[in-house]
Amino acid sequence: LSTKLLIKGGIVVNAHEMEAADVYVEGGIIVSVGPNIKVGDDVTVLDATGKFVMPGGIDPHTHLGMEFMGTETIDDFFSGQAAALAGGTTMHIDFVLPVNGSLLSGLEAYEKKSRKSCMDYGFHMAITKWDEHTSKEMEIMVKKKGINSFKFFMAYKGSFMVNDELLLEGFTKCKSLGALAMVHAENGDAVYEGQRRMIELGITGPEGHALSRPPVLEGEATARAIRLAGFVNTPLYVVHVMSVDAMEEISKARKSGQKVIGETVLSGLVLNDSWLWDPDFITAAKYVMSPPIRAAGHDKALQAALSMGVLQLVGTDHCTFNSTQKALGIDDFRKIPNGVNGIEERMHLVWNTMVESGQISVTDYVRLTSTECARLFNIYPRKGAIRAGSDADIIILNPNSSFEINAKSHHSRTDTNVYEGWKGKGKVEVTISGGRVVWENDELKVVPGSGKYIEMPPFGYLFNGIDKADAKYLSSMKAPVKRSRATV
Ligand code: DUC
Ligand code: ZN
Ligand code: ZN
Ligand code: ZN
Repeated sequence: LSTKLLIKGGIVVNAHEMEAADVYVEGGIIVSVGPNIKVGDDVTVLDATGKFVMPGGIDPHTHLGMEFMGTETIDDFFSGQAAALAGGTTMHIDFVLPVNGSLLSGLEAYEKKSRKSCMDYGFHMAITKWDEHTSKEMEIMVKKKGINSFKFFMAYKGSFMVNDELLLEGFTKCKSLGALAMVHAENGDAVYEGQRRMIELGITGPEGHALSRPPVLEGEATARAIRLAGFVNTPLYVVHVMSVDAMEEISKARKSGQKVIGETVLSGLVLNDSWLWDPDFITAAKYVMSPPIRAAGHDKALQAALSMGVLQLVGTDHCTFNSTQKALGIDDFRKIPNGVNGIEERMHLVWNTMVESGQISVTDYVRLTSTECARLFNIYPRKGAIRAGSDADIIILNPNSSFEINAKSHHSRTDTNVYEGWKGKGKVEVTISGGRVVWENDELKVVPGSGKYIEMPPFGYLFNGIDKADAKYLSSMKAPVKRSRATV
């Protein structure tokens, strides 16, 4: 197998420009990009005539090999990544969960899980409680372990949920470390109450999941997190924005100049909640995720927000459970493991829904699926770009060939697909990961252990100007009033 590749005759697309050019790759790195590159005959040549040559997708939000709701996701680091590569995604950022409150133990567990990786990956870290170790461990994560983002769950009462006090402690610590604070924004107390009401009404099926946690609870938590991050003056990343309610809070904050990033999730962007009312339990339960997939209308509004820059990137929250696992909640929607697939489908469906429909340009597509994520998490231009010196994570997308999604042919281990039957134009025909062709002619050639852990340094671009804003705030304070006690 040659480690030298020439991608010939394609249109090279980056986040802000595209050009007709060849791409030469050697030793896992892009060596040159330009017209008519000449090479020797020890080089494998890929013909990209009439096709787009783009940076591989980066999925900012996945859960592989995660223990959750009494079970474990059916896709681990190997099967989830294999699926990703078959769909043109060449890097993902997964969420490490602490073990007994310890971030270091959590990281150790994820280091083990990720040893079989067949593509590059990075980690966010979830903060689920606060004690004397947490602050110190966060520091170690940022300074020694290559983690520059921490996620706080405002939902999942009784397990991951944090209160406002912890949010403030956490946000403040993130700021001091130059790490990005992330929130799962749903009001967990209200969700708990909503679930109780549904059960009381005798609504125990999957539709009860959506009814118990309506958009208003996502909007409320999003607004609260934004205000608390604003109070501390630290950037905030809102994961899986699923509703107009949450999107509008982000829009308002951004208009006021606050540094807030909104991540859409593929399922929320292209699906609606109609299936949750299907009489077949599994058909409905496969759509159960949190926050829930919303009523029709939210999807279109989120697409518009994404196309106009109100929201900035697309993740998947890929978190798969098979039918047997989903059936854990057959008598009670509260026990249906939350999560849907998407890591393999994201690149195709964003192309199909956003580019084919004319809502965004081809360069926007690269920005939304790859470059913005690389910039945010401070690994650009190593990732997210086709240029000399960048990692050779590349896809060749043929806008004229077709894809079709179904559980029989997908590469995830799960036995259902929430995008079942979707057909469209624009197919990822070739995926190159670390300079090797891993997907070609509908065939995967992945090697467990070949994926690298990507360390993400702190103080990404969102931190520019934060100190200045603090200084301005402090200097605007008047001196304290001197009062005499004599008059009391
Ligand atoms: N939501 C899901 O649907 N799955 C994993 C965690 C989450 O917040
Ligand atoms: Zn402790
Ligand atoms: Zn979440
Ligand atoms: Zn998630």
